[in-house]
Amino acid sequence: MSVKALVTYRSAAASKVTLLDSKEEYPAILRKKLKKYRLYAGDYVSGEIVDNQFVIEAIEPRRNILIRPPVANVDRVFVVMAMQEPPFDSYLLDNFLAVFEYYEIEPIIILNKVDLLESQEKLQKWQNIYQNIGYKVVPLSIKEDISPLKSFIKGITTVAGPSGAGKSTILSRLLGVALKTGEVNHKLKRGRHTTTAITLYPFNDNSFVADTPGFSKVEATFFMDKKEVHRYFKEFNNYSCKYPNCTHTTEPECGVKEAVLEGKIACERFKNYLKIMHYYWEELPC
Ligand SMILES: Nc1nc2c(ncn2[C@@H]2O[C@H](COP(=O)(O)OP(=O)(O)OP(=O)(O)O)[C@@H](O)[C@H]2O)c(=O)[nH]1
Ligand SMILES: [Mg+2]
Ligand SMILES: [Zn+2]
Repeated sequence: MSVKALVTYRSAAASKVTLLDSKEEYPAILRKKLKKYRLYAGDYVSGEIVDNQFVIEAIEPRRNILIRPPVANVDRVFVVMAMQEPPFDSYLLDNFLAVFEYYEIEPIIILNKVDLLESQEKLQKWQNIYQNIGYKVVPLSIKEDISPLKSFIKGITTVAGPSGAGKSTILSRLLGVALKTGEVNHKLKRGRHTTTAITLYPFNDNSFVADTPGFSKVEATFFMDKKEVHRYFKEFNNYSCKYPNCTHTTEPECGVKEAVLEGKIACERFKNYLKIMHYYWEELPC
């Protein structure tokens, strides 16, 4: 009889699945005819249990695949950015957001390590910018109760953000499991990569959470055509331009540029967008 399961562990050497009904975990292998397919953590599969091993017979079509890290069918992502250590990097954040918009994954922005801030001004500034666009923004610190974050876990939830931002620390607390965490390497002022193989941990009834390694460089144009990037800066879509496919760079009568000049679109966001586009605009007000 065919059983439905989710791939909840994936490394170069081995895979495991968790049965969707009983939540039992089994080591998994692909049936011979599927050997040419790549299996991802997050793949929904069906198969049968033979000799205490789950033999995968079919992989369901994927809603999406994040390639870095490789996780399929992601519903939500916690984008964890430290306000300090490593330094807050809005360019990295905006690239992450564009990529998740592209994949139709809902991002929750976590502004972490607020305890390290001497004043709240910087936090207020960035919190306002992203909240005004319509993103959920959660200021956070290890010194506070972080359990309210649990309500944001939905379906397959992963984390993203630079190394050392606190992803594993947050998930360890939420899940009650000890995930590998690392001290930020102060000499380099960036974190070390301490997370490797991908495990999806069951959370409540039907959610699974994955810790993933951080990285400090993501370019939206690696995932999508340069001409498309503007679509995934979602607040830009509230303004109309003379040309319907305006990229808000060289074109005349650009509603987005006007909105930037009027302060309706955050200048920092547009600045990051132009950096992605490799375009210089001399009127940029910030
Ligand atoms: N001051 C302060 N330190 C924190 C906070 N959250 C995490 N840390 C520390 O930051 C360091 C890095 O945390 P990790 O959870 O390993 O970071 P990560 O994002 O998982 O890093 P990678 O796995 O390398 O991508 C650890 O020493 C944590 O104790 C916080 O809110 N405040
Ligand atoms: Mg980690
Ligand atoms: Zn435009």
